[in-house]
Amino acid sequence: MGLVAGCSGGQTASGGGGNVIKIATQTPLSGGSATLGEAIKLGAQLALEDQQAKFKEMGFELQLIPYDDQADPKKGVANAELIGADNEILAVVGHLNSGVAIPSSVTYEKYAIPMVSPANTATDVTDRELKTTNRIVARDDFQGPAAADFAVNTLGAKKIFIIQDKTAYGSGLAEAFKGAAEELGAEIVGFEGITVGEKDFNGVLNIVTSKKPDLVYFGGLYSEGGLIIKQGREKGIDVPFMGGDGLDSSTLVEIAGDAVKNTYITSVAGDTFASDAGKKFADDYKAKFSKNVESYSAYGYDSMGVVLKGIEDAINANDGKLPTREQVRDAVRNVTDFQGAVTKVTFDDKGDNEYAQIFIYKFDEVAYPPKQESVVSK
Ligand code: ABU
Repeated sequence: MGLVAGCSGGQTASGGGGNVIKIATQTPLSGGSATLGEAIKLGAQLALEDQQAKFKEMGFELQLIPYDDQADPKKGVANAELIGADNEILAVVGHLNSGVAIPSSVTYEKYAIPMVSPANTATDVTDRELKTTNRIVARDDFQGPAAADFAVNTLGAKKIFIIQDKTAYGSGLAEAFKGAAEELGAEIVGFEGITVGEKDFNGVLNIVTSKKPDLVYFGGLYSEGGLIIKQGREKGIDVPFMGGDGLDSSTLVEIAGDAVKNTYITSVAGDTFASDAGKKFADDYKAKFSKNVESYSAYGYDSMGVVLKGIEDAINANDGKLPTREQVRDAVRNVTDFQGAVTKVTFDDKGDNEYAQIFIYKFDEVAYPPKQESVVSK
């Protein structure tokens, strides 16, 4: 492992080699999670292209190498091995799915390749304290309790039914929500698992109906969440649905349609349009890709920004020469008060962002983005 990691170090920028710096993205570009996976990749691409001229002046050619992890842990690890074997790749922006990031990051650690995640919220992502693993978003042991506080204290939920998708993300978030909701005095009247890729949720929704909850919470992503909301409303379940950042996508609205009304989500992604920098990012993104931003578009942009700041710092500390992966890894972790389009980033010792926040939204209309209700800071 050290052999591969060390190969990239010490070459001069103009030395007839070693002037290419590749950054990989790893996200789902196909399958049910592709809306958010593509959004991360496009945001990262925009940040890299914004800085290509600056790095050219420093003597380096920046290249983006996108990988499709298909939201599949095995594919993520296989891609991570390919990334590790390419000595010109110095960092990774990814993943979307915590269940893919957790095993893939073990491989990045082996090759000393820093990963900056724009979206992974499961606690295990950073609790393993890998030197290469970082995220710019909040953790699920912050998101779950924030959701529970809102459900119980703002919406007045007393009987809550929880559905979760049995992934590292969905089950972890649902457990964090459940524990906090119980502490606040709510009764959990059901806790059921579904399977990613399922399309017919009538079975679990019949159990929901029989338990008469006053709120249904879902831990999982928008593909299944959209269908659960739609099929739940068709069954006459008219209480609020609630979920986490995995539902924060325009595709939730496309799938659920009119049924999305009266759905609340917490997200680790803030409103892209809340700042001038965010608005400019959204305009540039639309102009370049002819697409509206998704929740994680700007987080892909800011994660790439953190990576490039770390690489720039490592180059400067290395007398303008191409840094090693280890130097980049340490420089990325040491990035301090980085101001991106929508985030401010300083990593703690585990790679969590000290400035991460939780945002609470309501879908009042069949439209995306939803209306922001409140922001929770640590
Ligand atoms: N945090 C939402 C994306 C899903 C995940 O972390 O697995």
